[in-house]
Amino acid sequence: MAEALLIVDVQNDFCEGGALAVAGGSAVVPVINRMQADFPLVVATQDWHPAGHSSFAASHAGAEPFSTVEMAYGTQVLWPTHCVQGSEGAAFHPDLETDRVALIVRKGMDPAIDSYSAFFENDRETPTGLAGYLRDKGVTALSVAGLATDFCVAYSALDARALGFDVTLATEGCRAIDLDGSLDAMMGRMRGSGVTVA
Ligand code: VGL
Ligand code: ZN
Repeated sequence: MAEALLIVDVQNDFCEGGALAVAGGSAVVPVINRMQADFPLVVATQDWHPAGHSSFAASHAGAEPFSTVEMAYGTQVLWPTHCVQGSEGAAFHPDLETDRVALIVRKGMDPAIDSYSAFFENDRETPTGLAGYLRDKGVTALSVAGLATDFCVAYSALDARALGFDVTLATEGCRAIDLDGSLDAMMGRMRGSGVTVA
């Protein structure tokens, strides 16, 4: 088993009508459903925050969504309240095919640390365990798709490269938030790290 598909955060809150809707978010669903047949292993992440998470603007007095704050681990964007554990917004998009998803990694569960990447929390050192799982399964190459291109998808792709996986970004299966040029910036970082942009 050499190549796996990593589906990132295809959840209601990142799709149209959701709390942190990404433009065209639900358009990734049919693309990702079709892609799954091409991979012997499919894994997925789910953004899964406790209520009152430190990445929520509402948890910081007077803070506006999409402003930034300095956390112990660095600069953190403050988001609208989204993907609260067990909420409808945190559920996968209802049309996302999940029968072949072998592992679901839930992330952002520590109240004090956000987690964009499927591999490490935003302190850049606390692992999720996904790297070990993929290595145990003999995976050497990953295709990454989902939401959002410039946050959770990009950080997952960059970490996968840093961990030694071959990485392809399946752009058709991704949509971006694009906050202050973040899409261009993260596309540049992904290309620079050797991510193949398909
Ligand atoms: C994400 C912001 C906050 C993402 C998750 O999935 O890209 N973005 N939480
Ligand atoms: Zn989040």
